[in-house]
Amino acid sequence: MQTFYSDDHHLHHGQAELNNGQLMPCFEKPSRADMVLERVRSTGLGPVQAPEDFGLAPIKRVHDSQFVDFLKGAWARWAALGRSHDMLPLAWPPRRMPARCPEDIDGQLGYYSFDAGVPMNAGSWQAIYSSAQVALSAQARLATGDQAAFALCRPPGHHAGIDYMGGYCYLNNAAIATQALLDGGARKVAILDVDFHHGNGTQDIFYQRPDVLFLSIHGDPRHEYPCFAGYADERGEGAGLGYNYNYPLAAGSDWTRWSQALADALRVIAGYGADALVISLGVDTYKQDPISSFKLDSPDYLRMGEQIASLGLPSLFVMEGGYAVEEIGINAVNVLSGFSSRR
Ligand code: SP5
Ligand code: ZN
Repeated sequence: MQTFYSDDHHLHHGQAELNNGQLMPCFEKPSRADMVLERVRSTGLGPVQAPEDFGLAPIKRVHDSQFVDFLKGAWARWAALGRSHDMLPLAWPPRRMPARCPEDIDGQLGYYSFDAGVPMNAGSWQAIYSSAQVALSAQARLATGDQAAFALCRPPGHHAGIDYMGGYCYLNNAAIATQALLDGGARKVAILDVDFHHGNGTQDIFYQRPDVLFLSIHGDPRHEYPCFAGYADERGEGAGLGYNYNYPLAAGSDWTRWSQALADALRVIAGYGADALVISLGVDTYKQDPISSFKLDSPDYLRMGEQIASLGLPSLFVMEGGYAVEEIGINAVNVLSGFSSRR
C-alpha cells in the first residue's frame, strides 16, 4: 500500500491547549506523524511518496471560500499586530447572538472556529495545506485503480466543518479527498470514521447529501468531546436524511463492544453500494490514549483492518487522531497491515 506524507507538518507546532482546566502542551504534536512514518518504513508496508500540488480548488469544493482565505492569511494579520506567539480564538457566538462576521482578527478567529484547540503559528498554513494535498494525492491513487492508499495527514481534519476549525483540525482532509473521488467519477462514497471523537466536521459537510454515507463510532457526546454532536438520532437532513449514522459508545468500551458497532456499520456500508470507502483513521481508541476512554489494544487494530477489508471496496485511509505517541505507529499501521493481509 502506497503512503503519502509531507515533511511540511513539522512547520505546525502548537504550544498549548486547554485540558481539564489547565493550559497544557499540545497533544497534537509533530512526533505523532514521525512515529507513524517510522512504523510504515520499518514494517515495509510499501513505498512513501511526497504529495502532488492540486491547489486550492479541491479544498474549496467542500470548504467555504472565505474560510479558506481566512486560514491562509490569518498569520500575516496576526503578526502585523506585533504578535509572535500562537494565534488562538477568544470568543464564540452562543445562542441568540447574531453571528455576523467581524472585521478584527480576534473576532474572526472565533467566527471561524468552535473551540480553542486550534493554535496556529507562522508555518501552520503550509502544514495545513500540505496535509490536504497528502489526502488528495492518496485519493488520486484510488482514482487510477489502486485498491488502497494511506494519507499520513497531519494536522488531522475530521472536526473541521464547512466554515469552521476546531479540535486540532483546520481543513477536513477526508472530506476533501471524498469530494475529489466524486469529482473524478465515483458515484457514491462511504466514510467510516473510527477516531475516538465524533467526526462532527465531516458530518457537517455531507449532512444534506445522499452521495456520501457518513458513519462514526465514538465516545458518547453526553460525556465526551466534541460535546455537541454525535448522537445516534442525527440521521442527516433533506436529501441526506438516512445517510448519516452515529454510534456513540460508553466510556470503557473494549474491542468486544466496539467491534459490534463496526459490524453494524460495515453492514450498512455494504448495503449502500459505494464505489469507494474513506476511513478517518484515528487510533485514540487505544487503551492508553491520554485524552480518551476506550480500551482497544494493539492487536485489535489488526482485526479492524481485516474487517474493513472484507467489504472489498477501494479504500483510502486518512490519518486523524491518536495521542499515545509511543504506540501510535504500531496501532495505525496494524490497521493497514490487517487490511493488506486480506486483499
Ligand atoms: C483529531 C482529534 O482527535 N481531535 C481531538 C480533539 C480533542 N480536544 C479536547 C480533548 C478534551 C479531553 N478531555 C475530555 C474530557 C471529557 N469529559
Ligand atoms: Zn480523536
